[in-house]
Amino acid sequence: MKIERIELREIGLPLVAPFETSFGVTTGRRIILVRVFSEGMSGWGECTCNEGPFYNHEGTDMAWIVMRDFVAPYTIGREISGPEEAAGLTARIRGNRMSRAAIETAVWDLESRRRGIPLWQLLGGSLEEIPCGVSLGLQETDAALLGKIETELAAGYQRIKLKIKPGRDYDMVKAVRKEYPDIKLTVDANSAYTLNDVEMLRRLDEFDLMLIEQPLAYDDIIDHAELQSRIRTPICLDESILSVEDARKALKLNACRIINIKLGRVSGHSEASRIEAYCRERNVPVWCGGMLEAGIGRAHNIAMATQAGFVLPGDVSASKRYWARDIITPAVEVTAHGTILRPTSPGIGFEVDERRIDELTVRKEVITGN
Ligand code: OSB
Ligand code: MG
Repeated sequence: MKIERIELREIGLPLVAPFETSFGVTTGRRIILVRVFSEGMSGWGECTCNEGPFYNHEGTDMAWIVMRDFVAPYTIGREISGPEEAAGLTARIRGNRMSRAAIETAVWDLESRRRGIPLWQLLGGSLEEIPCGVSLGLQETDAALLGKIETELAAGYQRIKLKIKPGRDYDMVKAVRKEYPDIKLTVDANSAYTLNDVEMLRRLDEFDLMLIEQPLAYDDIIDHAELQSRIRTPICLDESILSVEDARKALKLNACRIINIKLGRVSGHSEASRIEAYCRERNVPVWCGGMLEAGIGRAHNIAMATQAGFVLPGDVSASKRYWARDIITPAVEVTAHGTILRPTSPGIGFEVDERRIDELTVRKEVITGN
């Protein structure tokens, strides 16, 4: 297989509600979509970076340049025997894994369409339905948060994740636990704390959380190991894990007991599957994280999360929680018992709504060989 041409476009898509984390508020997304072409067929990918360099160093405008000037030219015209070799073509690019993953995942979609099978099957997925939770952004008041939780539980979601930050942590979680003593509950700090906060973090042990996600620095595993030795709640790493090597080192140090796998953060399907397998062989639970994806990224997440190691409810939820209208049809829906059914059609398994995408496109560029 040889990729002949790559189309990049940026779409603008307002969120149905602002999403606030310890690193900022997002009201709408600027998303780069990728389409790769080979022998009359095509595959789609979505870059999962945020707008600015706050979750990690990547951001929409920087990703555009990296994809246009490096990832696409390194991919086009190179003979590969399959999608497993796509990541290798761009491996000399340091960092910028979401920019690399956008194109790598598009090659996986293309190959599964070429073979006429769903992507989850090509990836070796086995789960027929994937368990879903929701990630709730920071709210103005505890009352507003409790209202959101009630809505999501009524919709069937299996687990509630709360964003926390200094000043919106212990008391807020206590209020939620008081109202909902038995639900599966997790918290995500997005690196808002340091080891100076061990006392408060240890007090969260009272609430029987399934996990605490990325409490300390985005690039740390040493302090996380110390924190894990001092709290009972399992630490789950998100930002700190970029590769199976990172997973190996974090687990060796006991810096975490659970890993959140995000397709973009780890450079695509090949590396995500390696982390899943590494963790599954060691009985370390993993789950699928989210980056407020539009439909194409969401569909790739669903395919990834059918792999057997994804045992905990993930952050992949229904399209309508994010978008008035998604860019795929049908939109992603969640069953009454909080699962997403794996799709049956080839590739990502959802139809890409090209007319809708055209309407939303703010810039487009086609990269060819010479
Ligand atoms: O840390 O998991 C995170 C969104 C943007 C950046 C980082 C994170 C998140 C989420 C939202 O928690 C997950 C989702 O609903 O897509
Ligand atoms: Mg997180």
